[in-house]
Order: sequence, then C-alpha cells, then structure tokens
Amino acid sequence: MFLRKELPVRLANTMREVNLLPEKLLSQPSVKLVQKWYMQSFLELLEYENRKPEDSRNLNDFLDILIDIRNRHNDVVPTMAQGVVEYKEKFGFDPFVSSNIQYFLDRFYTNRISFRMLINQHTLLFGNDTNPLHPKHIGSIDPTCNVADVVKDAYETAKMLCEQYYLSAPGLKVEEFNAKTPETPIQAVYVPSHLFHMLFELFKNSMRATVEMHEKNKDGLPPVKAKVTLGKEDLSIKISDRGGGVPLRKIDRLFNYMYSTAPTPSLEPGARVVPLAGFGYGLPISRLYARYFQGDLKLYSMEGVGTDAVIYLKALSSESFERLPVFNKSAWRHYQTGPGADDWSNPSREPRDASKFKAKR
Ligand code: P4A
Repeated sequence: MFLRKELPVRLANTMREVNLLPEKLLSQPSVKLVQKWYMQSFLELLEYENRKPEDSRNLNDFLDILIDIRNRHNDVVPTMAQGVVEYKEKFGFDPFVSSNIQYFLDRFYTNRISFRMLINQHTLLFGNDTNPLHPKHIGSIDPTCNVADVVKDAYETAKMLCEQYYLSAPGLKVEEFNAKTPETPIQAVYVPSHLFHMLFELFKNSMRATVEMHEKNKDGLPPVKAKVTLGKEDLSIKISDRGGGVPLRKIDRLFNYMYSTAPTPSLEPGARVVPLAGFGYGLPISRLYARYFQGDLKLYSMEGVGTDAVIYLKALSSESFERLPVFNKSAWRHYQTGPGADDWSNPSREPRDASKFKAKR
C-alpha cells in the first residue's frame, strides 16, 4: 500500500529534475535512453496504482512488476556515465556543466539507491520465506551487523583482484575500539551490502596506491590498517594506507563525476589495464551510500605519505533515517547558478572588463 504510492512519487521527482539538465546533455542518446526507462517504469507503476490489494493476484503482479523494473534499471549508472562521456567528447570540460552534473547525479543516484532499497525490501520480505543464510536479517538489513566482519570480507575480495593484476597485495590490520561498551564487538543496524560496497571501494583504492608506490621496494608492502570505533553518536571506520597520498588540490576530483569519466584511458598504447579502482564512480557513489543513512565518507590525504579514508555511520539506528533529495524551487535554483561566483581574489586573472560586467548570481 505504501510502495504503490511512494515509488511513482520518487520516480516522478527524479524525472522532473532530469529535465532541468542543460539541453546539450539532455540530448545525448544515453540520457534519452535512461529517461525512457524511467518513463516506462513510471507508467507500469501507475497502471497498478488503483488495483485492489486484497486480491492476492495483484500482490503477485506487483512483485513481478518490481522485479522487472529493478532489472530495467540495472545499468542506469554506466549509461548515465556514458552520457557524460558523450557530452565531454563533443563539448569538452565546462565548470558550469560539471557543477550542474555533480549536483544532479548526487541527487539522481541517491534517489536510485533509495528506490532500489525499497524494491529490495519488498521483494525480500514478500517474495521468499526467511533467507536461509541469514535468518535474522530483515530484508536487506542486518540488525546485528558485525562491522569488522564486513571489513575483512571487503578486504579479502579486493585482495583477490589486487593479486590478479599486481601479483601481490598489502596485508590488513584490523583494530576495534568500542568506547561506548568497552571490550564488546562493534555492531550496527545496517545494510551489509551498502557497507561492503563502500569498504570494497576504499580497499581497492588503498591497494592500488600502495602497490604502485612500493612495487619496487624489496621490503614488501606496508599493510592497510582498518580501525573501527564506536562512540555515543558515531560509528567510524578508518582505512589507512601508506600509498603516497593525493595532494589536497586533487582530492575533490576523486569525487567529481565529470572529471572521473575519462573516455577510456586504457587505450593508450602500452598502458596497463587496471580494473582495480579505475577511474569510475566508486568514490562519489560510496559517499552517497554513507550519506543515505545520515553518515558520510571523507578522505584525509597527506601527500608523500598516504591516505586515511573514513566512513562515518550513525551509532544509533534511530538516527539512521533516509536522506532524500526533494524536487522544489530551491533545487530548481541550483540549476540556474553555476559553481562558486568569483568572490575571492584570483591573482592569475586580468581585471574584469567593466563593459562586459553582468551580475551573475
Ligand atoms: N594515492 N592515494 C590514493 C590514490 C593515490 C588513494 C589513488 C595515487 C588515486 C586514484 C585512485 C585510487 C587511488 C588512497 C585511498 C583512497 C583514495 C585514494 O581511498 O590511497 O583511483 C581513482
């Protein structure tokens, strides 16, 4: 009853916002394709809106519709990325469009995370009996998710990839500090697959930086360290490496969609194909997963030494409510204004020509 109203509303919000994108981006074939998927799913849900829920056939149909919709939207992320590539190839990098894309995709992908979360809960709760592997899970939620276990799991998966491409991988040291309830394992009410997604991404980055920095060292690779802590408000997970770090000036780029969609860099002759943390949407989307339940993901890098990546989660499940974009006037205004106005001095630029002056914001 909730979903048959809520799902079309969430689709409609996003579809209205897609239309605010710059025309030069909207007209790219990949963006048109994604719009078509959203429209079709929206219509399918509307068709169901006024059917009688008492009829068990209708409930079964709804389950089928949701599974179809989920599959139709499987490739939304790479397809939108393709749209950004198409735009960049035709028009180049534009700071105004980049800032619009950043704002839009953060909201668009958050909406998608929430949409899939709702669909997954429904299909898991109504589709099967209890999950035989995880009888205590509620849909995709683990009410006693052992964080260190997910850390080790994500590490092992990244390690396999790393060894496949570099023939070696750094070790792992895990430390726990439970400041709230000392000496007990740190647990959270959380979606383990979301946590895994974020940690897997961070481990891939740390491993890539570590191996590329220390490849020629005979003393082996410095281990990646994971520290899991629990306080009254925050459950924090820090992944530290000695991979040489990234200068502060370049940190924002790691989260930038337009910057990260380089048109296939592996085509350079002699370049090693590195599927391990290639330029992609790993970090910005991981940050959206963290923010979706009121947490965050931050990078603290010290150039020349290494990077600390911290995932912040809420310690209390009562604080972990959904963070959702809404389509309103304030959102609309974001698309009319570009990145920051020129309200800080810039020594490298000529003074403005007064005749060209127009108030921008
Ligand atoms: N140093 N530190 C990191 C990277 C480098 C790093 C890096 C060269 C840059 C890009 C990339 C992967 C790694 C790190 C941990 C992080 C993020 C960046 O979580 O050691 O692929 C996009």
